[in-house]
Amino acid sequence: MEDELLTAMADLDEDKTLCLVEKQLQAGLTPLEIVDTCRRGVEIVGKRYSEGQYFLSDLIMSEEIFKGVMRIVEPHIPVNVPQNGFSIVMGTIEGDIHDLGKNIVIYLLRSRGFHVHDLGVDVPPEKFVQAVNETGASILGISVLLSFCVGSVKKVVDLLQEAGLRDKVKVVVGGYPVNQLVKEYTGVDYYANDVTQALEIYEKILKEKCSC
Ligand code: B12
Repeated sequence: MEDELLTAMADLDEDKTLCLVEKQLQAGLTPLEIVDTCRRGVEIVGKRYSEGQYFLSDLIMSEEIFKGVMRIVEPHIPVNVPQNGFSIVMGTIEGDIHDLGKNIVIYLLRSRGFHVHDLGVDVPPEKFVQAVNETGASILGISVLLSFCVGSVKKVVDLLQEAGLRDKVKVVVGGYPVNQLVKEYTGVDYYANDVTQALEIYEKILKEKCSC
């Protein structure tokens, strides 16, 4: 059934995707598992787009279907959980308006008790630094889906250093193009390509900070 969902998402078959999501929830799969299958489905959409099989309208369609998936799974994610006292700043980097992945990560972080300040999309590096300063957040999450925007992530880290805030905040970068090379180039502390890795990193930072 997982493969069926992957294929339906990749083929942009909205009715089938949403029906399979309902079925998977009934069968006991977690929202996290379902969201990740859909994420892998839209990865195929992206691949087909870059190969010229799909068009921009298909990317937009994949966004619509993903939003439909989230509307079904969100009520199955607990929200009224006690706060863990940790404050996070999150946003999508300047030049980039992709926010589906960021919003999913934020939703799940809130469901685990983190307090998240969402700066939205197309956020200039200076604004990230200002937000860390003003909120006293101990973790900064930056989403980047467009490779040519990676340089601006490095600028955030450089500006944090200049402002004397680098040691006070862990920086996590997430998105489709991030990898070890991006981590090294930008100087961030962690990177994640999916929500499971993302949550593991935040929980790890939480544990480290709590044991100090
Ligand atoms: C949907 C989509 C769009 C939608 C975005 C809708 C929205 N509101 O987000 C629209 C149609 C607007 C769009 C526009 C464009 N897109 Co687009 N898009 C996609 C697509 C198909 C899916 C992205 C997505 O939502 N995935 C689903 C989510 C759940 O996954 P995710 O974003 O990866 O997020 C997960 C992880 O990465 C991680 N994560 C994400 N953020 C964060 C942050 C932190 C802190 C952490 C820890 C983790 C984390 O956790 C998330 C949950 O699992 C991708 C293909 C792909 N492979 O990603 C192309 C893709 C990203 N787009 C691409 C392009 C080229 C464009 C356009 C330039 C197209 C154009 N000609 O106009 C524009 C750019 C607009 C702009 N200035 O930003 C390219 C980028 C190539 C590159 N490497 O630079 C891709 C890769 C497609 C491709 N293969 O060519 N796009």
